[in-house]
Amino acid sequence: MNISTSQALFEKAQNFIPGGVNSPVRAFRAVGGSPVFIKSAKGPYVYDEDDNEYIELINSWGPMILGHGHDLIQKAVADAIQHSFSFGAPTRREVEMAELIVSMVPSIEKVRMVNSGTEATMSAIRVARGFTGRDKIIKFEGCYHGHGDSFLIAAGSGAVTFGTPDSPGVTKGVANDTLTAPYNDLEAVQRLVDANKGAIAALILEPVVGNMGCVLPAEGFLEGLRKICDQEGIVFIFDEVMTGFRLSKGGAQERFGIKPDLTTLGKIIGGGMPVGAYGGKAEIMNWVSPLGPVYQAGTLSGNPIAMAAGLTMLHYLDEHPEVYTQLEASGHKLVNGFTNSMKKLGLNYTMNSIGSMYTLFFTEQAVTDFPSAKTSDLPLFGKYFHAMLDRGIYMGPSQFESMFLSTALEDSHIARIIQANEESLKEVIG
Ligand code: KE4
Repeated sequence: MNISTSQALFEKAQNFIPGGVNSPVRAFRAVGGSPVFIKSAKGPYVYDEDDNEYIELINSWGPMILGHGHDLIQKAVADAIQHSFSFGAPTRREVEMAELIVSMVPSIEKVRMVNSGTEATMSAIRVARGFTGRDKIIKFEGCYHGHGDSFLIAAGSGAVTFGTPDSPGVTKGVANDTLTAPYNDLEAVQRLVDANKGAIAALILEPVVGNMGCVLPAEGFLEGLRKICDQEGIVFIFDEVMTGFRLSKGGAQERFGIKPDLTTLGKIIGGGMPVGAYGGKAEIMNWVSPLGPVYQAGTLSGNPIAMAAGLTMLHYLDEHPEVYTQLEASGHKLVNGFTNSMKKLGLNYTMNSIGSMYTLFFTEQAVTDFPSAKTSDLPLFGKYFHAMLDRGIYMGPSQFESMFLSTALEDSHIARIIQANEESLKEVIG
């Protein structure tokens, strides 16, 4: 496949941008080779600068759940830009957005808009600390909550992709206030709580993990955490930046029937524009400035263009429950196809999936936490990634990421992905 224009652009980009990219995972460092530069996208397809067409499994790392360039969202943005771009003042759409989120997400009574998932998670733990008067937080190894200092401890996603789960620049003071436990290990959490009585402000997790690859909560894990947080007065935070509005209209919390105290949102909520949000119990959110003393602000928070895109996206998901039926069916078809191909090839790699999220791990171990995810054969994954790319399938360039299906995928696209997967597995296992 000719990617010479992308290669030239990457060469040039590295003169001006660290690593040539504006977010590390995009640089293909985990899989080798030169990243393709995307020029445009429509529906299930992305097109690179050399006009190669790919079927898309990243979907901008989750936001494009309806596929690329959805007509309704494009029209909403086109209409909105007629009235300028940003005011730094309250607008009607922000009220509509907040009301819609409160109606769609079971645990959210009040919500604040920000500009990224990182801002959402940073702000959520700050308000939890303010509300409880406590300093420490618990996170889980392999979970990624954005690049806020408190979270770059045993972090997943790009951090583990490059083997830097603990980043330089995070001070010892900050690191001391972040306690970590293995995912799916309730006893480890209980031990941390017992050793830090009355000192833990919040426990934050991905209710379904995407950032060590797709990993599901074990039976009783989420319920057990809810119980510990209730007993200890710890603010229970679901980071649903990835799962929100994807695993169901009400996210993982609706699908699993668990109510956190705070929820962080991003990705889908902006319809592809830069939007994040955090919200939850009014008694906690009322601590946020200007109503309460916990400060948080943002020049472009609630930006009218981003709200136009996000509102259109969320209204569509709210009014078309068939989206989730379709995504479940697409996920089942893809997983069954991959599983059948592995049987045919005598392979037994681990396939974790839920709804429209999945990861094929190049390990035969069950993947239930960070250590088991890391038993994957990374060089083999890199070969597989390129074999898929050469066959026109654009997936995440890291073993430690979830893939995302969109409603733009028809059966013919899924069949092509299954075929490419079988051919690629055959090619890389020799
Ligand atoms: P952003 O700051 O990237 O908008 O969101 C951070 C974040 C927070 N919480 C969860 C559960 C997330 O998945 C993310 C961001 N996800 C990654 C993909 N694994 C973003 C892709 C990237 O870093 O380029």
